[in-house]
Amino acid sequence: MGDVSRIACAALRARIMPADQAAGRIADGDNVGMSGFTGAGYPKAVPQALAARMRAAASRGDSLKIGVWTGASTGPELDGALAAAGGMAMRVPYQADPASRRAINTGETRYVDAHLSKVAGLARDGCFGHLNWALIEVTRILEDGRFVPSTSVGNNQTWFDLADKVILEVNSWQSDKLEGIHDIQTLHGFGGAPLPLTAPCDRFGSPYLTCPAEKIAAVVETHAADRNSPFTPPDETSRCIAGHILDFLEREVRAGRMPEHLHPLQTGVGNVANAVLAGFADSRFANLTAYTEVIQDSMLDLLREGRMRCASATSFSVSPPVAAELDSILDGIRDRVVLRPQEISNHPGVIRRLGCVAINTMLEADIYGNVNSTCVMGSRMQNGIGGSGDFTRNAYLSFFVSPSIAKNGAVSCIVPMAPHVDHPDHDVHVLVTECGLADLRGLSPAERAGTIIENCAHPRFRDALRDYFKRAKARSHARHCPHLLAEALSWHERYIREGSMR
Ligand code: 0RQ
Repeated sequence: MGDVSRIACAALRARIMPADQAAGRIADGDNVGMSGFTGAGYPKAVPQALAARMRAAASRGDSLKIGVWTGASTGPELDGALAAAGGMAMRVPYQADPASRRAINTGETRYVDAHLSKVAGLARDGCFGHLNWALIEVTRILEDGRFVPSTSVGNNQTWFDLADKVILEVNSWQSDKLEGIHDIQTLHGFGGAPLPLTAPCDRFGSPYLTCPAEKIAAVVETHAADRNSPFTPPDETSRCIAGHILDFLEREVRAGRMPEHLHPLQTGVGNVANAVLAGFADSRFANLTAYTEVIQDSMLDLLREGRMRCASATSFSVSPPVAAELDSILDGIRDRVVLRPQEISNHPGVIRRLGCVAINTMLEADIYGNVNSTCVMGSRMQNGIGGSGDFTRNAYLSFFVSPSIAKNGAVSCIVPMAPHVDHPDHDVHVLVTECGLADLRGLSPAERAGTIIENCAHPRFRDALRDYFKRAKARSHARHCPHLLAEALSWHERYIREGSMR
């Protein structure tokens, strides 16, 4: 059980209770705003206790289903447990768990996929309904009742502000050295002065979260690790992708379009994004900065080595071994890292002002550069758009990266027509696969198709794509962005016929 000294406020110490008792307060139909952003800082005990209640209710033929609002994805104890118990009626704004993905794709869970920078504002406007509960993990409660946030900030302050009642999980597993690295400030409406953020690690808020004591219904002590998925070590494919990006950035510096230390970097989630950043460790680039949403393992390495000067994000999305070492890692970097609410870490105006370089991962791109990040075969939700749209649309330079093939080579990640578009061609500057890089800036659609097919498509699929483009140009009545609609759509249906996708 947790270390009682982590709860210094006497009034809140009196509200300590076991997780199942706290979970018992949540009713069928409630909306619960939870902490958590990419497997970091999510509540771990109450969701599991709630899942047990959901299973018991179902076995009695009763309903206990809730709406789950978070920062982004969480861990198996939250998304996994609630989805497996059949208790997630609604989910917003991002998930990456196999059980919740299944519930979304079977139609059991209503999923509202949203740009992460916009979630707090949409919630304040009541677009997701009424928020009954906030369920938030914190690291410590101070004597005056303020909270030291955990390994992610996400929408936590907004959930505190909007919810009728609050359950806190105080997790003594989280490093005490997190105190001081957060910068909490919420936005309200439009107008007013610009955000006072002209460099990635500028601060203008408070290190603490706050909530009126009378809202706090329960305090639950935990001692449990964040459980992000471990990263796979960079393989040949991701090393090639990183190499293409680094060569390109060197050329941009030589052309005078970027300073030696580059503009602030943003990188997406997952193994490829982690591997791309790892590539910077062996590059000539130094004095780097990041204005991003997740600090993954390889970004921590860059910070520790001093190759990265500072990083702003909303979460530490690190693998379990690195999470276990975070306490000692923080010693060397804590004054060079800021964790902010996601409406600020992903703020379009700041991203544009800082001129970020955004590097995100895609499922597929079409020959004109439209990118699908979310819906396999145009309809099956993988994770969600996350923050990729916030950064891509507003970045100075936006990359999309992916291996050229998926599903053991049965599927091409370059296709004639994307069956779902998260990032239109206008927002996609550079496409990269292990085969090569296509710089799409300043090109017409027909020029883009040529460079994408020749540089990014896997050789096995290149002829088929060339043939499609050639016939589309010849037969289409519109030469601007030529397509053969029926044939473009049957490209994906072929995967179903061949059994590489169900
Ligand atoms: O399927 O899980 O069944 O094996 O998609 O693919 O290669 O493991 O890639 O983990 O880097 O995720 C776009 C999903 C890539 C992620 C996406 C299948 C593949 C595998 C995963 P399996 P990989 P990654 C900041 C930015 C949107 C949010 C975002 C994502 C699975 O990066 O969610 O960018 N992005 N946020 O087999 C069919 C294809 C496929 C395919 C891959 N063309 N067709 N299936 N797969 N390509 C962070 C946040 O916002 C929080």
